[in-house]
Amino acid sequence: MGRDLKISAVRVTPIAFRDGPLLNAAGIHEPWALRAIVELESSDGRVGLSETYGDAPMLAVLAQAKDVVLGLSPFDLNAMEQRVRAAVRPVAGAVEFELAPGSHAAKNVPKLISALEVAMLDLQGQVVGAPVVDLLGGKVRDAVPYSAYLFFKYAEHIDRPYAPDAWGEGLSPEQIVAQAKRMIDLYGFRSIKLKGGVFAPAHEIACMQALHAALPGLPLRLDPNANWSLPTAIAAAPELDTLLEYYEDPTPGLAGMAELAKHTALPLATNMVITTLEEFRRGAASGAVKVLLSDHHYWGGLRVTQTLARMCALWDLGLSMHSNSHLGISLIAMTHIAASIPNLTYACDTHYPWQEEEVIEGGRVRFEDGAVRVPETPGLGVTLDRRRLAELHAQYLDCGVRQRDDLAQMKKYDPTFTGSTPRF
Ligand code: GKR
Ligand code: MG
Repeated sequence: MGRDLKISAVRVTPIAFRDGPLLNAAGIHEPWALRAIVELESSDGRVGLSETYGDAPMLAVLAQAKDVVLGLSPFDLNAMEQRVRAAVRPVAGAVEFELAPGSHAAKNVPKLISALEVAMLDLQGQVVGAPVVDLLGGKVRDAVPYSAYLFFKYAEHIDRPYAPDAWGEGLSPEQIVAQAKRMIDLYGFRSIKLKGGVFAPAHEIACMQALHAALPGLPLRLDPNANWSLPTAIAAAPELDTLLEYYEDPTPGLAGMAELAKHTALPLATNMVITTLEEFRRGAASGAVKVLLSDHHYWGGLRVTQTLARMCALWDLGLSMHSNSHLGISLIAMTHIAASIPNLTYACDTHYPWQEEEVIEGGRVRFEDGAVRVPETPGLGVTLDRRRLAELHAQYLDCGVRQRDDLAQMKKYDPTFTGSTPRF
């Protein structure tokens, strides 16, 4: 079944969607977030979808190598990988935006494999009449839990390109608690993550204490994105030890994390010091990190994420999931893979509550009790809303953003901001 089917066309559409003035270690989000929508059309007219990064370097890689799948069956995943590896030269050490591993050009090969693999799996599922999770061995849970991902934020962008979002300012402990309550009221999340590395650690710890007091019993996480020096991260540990379920990338580098591990009772989590299989080999052996945040977009797809999960089980590491600003095709792909992994030990991160726009038919994906139900329809279970795709592409053409630059955006607010880390 499906062996005669060939991939006959590949389309990549860059899109831009509204994104909030969210603060992080590098600066602040720009008013527009970029993604690329990948469509693989098969000879019988089906369309397989995926969503990936839309920054200029990723679009260049897609333009250079997307056509390697032409003429392949959607089932030829291994041939696709071989062709990508032959067509795309890895760029050693290239890191455009430190705190988002998806931007690292060094990961061009796994990023491209992931973008093509997800769309091919979507086609496979449509051909055999099964959801993608069944192609991954079947679901071990009916719905995938996500966490409420809080950000310090301003009420509106300095450029004022559109009306402010409904979340308001989020700077004080009281405002962060209000943000958490609103997000939980809307979506039902049962765990909370705060993006830190923005203000002095004492302020961020006060926010975690306020969350603990206002929402007792909910697991909490803090992620300063390596913006705390080792002494600062060690000094903060005693107060955080009783507050958090894990301590995510407080301080830079594997050696720093290994030293910090000696001074905290908390498991250290990362999406910064282990982001490739080579780093896994060194990182797991070091014993520093106890929780890995996976992300199929830059690890190389859904199947390699299953391999990663098995490696985590072997090395006794917990498993969670990292995210960047994304829309529903990514969220649904995350949901299929997370539903297939028995040792997903924590609720996954998602930026989705911060996004107001959508590119799939039916509009925004719904959360029930903080979780997304795994689709039961063939493939990923989503279809493109072509009118919205055209509108979001027009926004891309108009918005002027071509590569995420939180530092340049922050300099508009504070020209003295350098973005150098660790700042605290
Ligand atoms: O969107 O500002 C952001 C996040 O800081 C993102 O870039 C990080 O990669 O969410 C991510 C993380 O967990 O480190
Ligand atoms: Mg992180």
